[in-house]
Amino acid sequence: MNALGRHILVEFTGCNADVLNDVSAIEKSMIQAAQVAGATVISSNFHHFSPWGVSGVVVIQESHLAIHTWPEYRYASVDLFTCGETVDPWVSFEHLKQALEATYSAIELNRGALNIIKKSDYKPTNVRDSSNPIDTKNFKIARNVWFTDKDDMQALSLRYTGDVLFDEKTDFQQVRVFDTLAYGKMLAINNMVMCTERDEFHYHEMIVHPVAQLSKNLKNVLVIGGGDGGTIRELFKYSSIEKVTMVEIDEAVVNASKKHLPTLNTEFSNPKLNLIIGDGIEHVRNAKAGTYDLVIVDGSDPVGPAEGLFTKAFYADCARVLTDDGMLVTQGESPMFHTNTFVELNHCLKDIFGIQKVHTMLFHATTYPSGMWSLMMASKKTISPKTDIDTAKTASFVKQKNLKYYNEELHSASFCLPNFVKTLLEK
Ligand code: SPD
Repeated sequence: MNALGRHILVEFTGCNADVLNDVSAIEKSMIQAAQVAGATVISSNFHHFSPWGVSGVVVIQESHLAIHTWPEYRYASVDLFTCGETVDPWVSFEHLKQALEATYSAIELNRGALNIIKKSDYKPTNVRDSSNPIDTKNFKIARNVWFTDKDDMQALSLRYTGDVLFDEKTDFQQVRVFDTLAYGKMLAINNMVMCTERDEFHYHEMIVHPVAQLSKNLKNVLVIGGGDGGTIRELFKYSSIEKVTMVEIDEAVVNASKKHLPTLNTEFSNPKLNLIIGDGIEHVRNAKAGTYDLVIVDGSDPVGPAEGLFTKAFYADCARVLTDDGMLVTQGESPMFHTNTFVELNHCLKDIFGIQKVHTMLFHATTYPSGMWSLMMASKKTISPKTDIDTAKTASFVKQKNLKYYNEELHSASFCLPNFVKTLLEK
């Protein structure tokens, strides 16, 4: 070869779109493509951009392989650059063509043509020699793979190992569990973070305890969604509860938790739990009036099967199935990230329960986009949520149950809203 390197530029078209949108599959194929060609892989760095697309590079001792994917066009742009004679980039090309199930067009360029560049007498000072060899036996590839939860304008990214522990595409959604580096295992639905082992207690304590501490008669509870088990774990801390009916639409969420989320899945065999795999919207539509003391809507974001959990018809049914002093709490999205949904849901609840009977809470959700999340509480009777608790009793409950987020001070504070949020919610 009369050049320093060979550079193949490839247009992969007609690819398998699912593969193009799967960051760990792409990373794996790119690493394998390097290895089958005889390259020594040094590191990989891959990002997924929700909802679509992956970008990444595999750095090899002989240069690099890079990819950018557009699943919506079934297209990937790839460049394979190798230096020296030992690695044949066309072997990598062949591997990727099969992995992406692609047709292609490609050109090869010689880089650093030796008839136009000349070697200088530059001598590096830190050359490895036989007294300081590379430890190829214990060599580990440094992987840098990121999961991103985003809309068109904002994002939250978490780094994970690159391996997906659970991955099921169900009739409803894609359910996955990732092993993140900073937050433990993470459950994601359709590329949106549902919970992580490290910070799920913020959400699960706040969706249960403020409303439970305000409830006068907590016996019969309905949970819509909640398949990861975090909400029922908190609910069963109340000995007054006689029955919890949980209606989760997607069994895969329960299975993912049972397999991979040991700190969340603790109550699935509680005899007071009636777990129904089915449609929560239909369940409340068919339930008898005045059945439940508390309804908790622990759903996903309003895309896919959770969309119906953000409608007037659904909340009107929820109000109907509550007892006379019953209460409801629902996850209300983020005032910063999903402003419209946040406001619309609040106004919808006010239309059904009455303006004075809907109370908004904010809390820190460190792994949800924007980090600021809301819960909306509605009651059949008029209440003063900041003060209607027995502070000493709440404090003792918090201590006894060793809660990590909620406490008697935070109870009142979580109903205090920033001015911009008050303005958003004015009706
Ligand atoms: N963007 C995330 C909103 C998810 C709310 N539900 C989470 C389920 C945890 N049980």
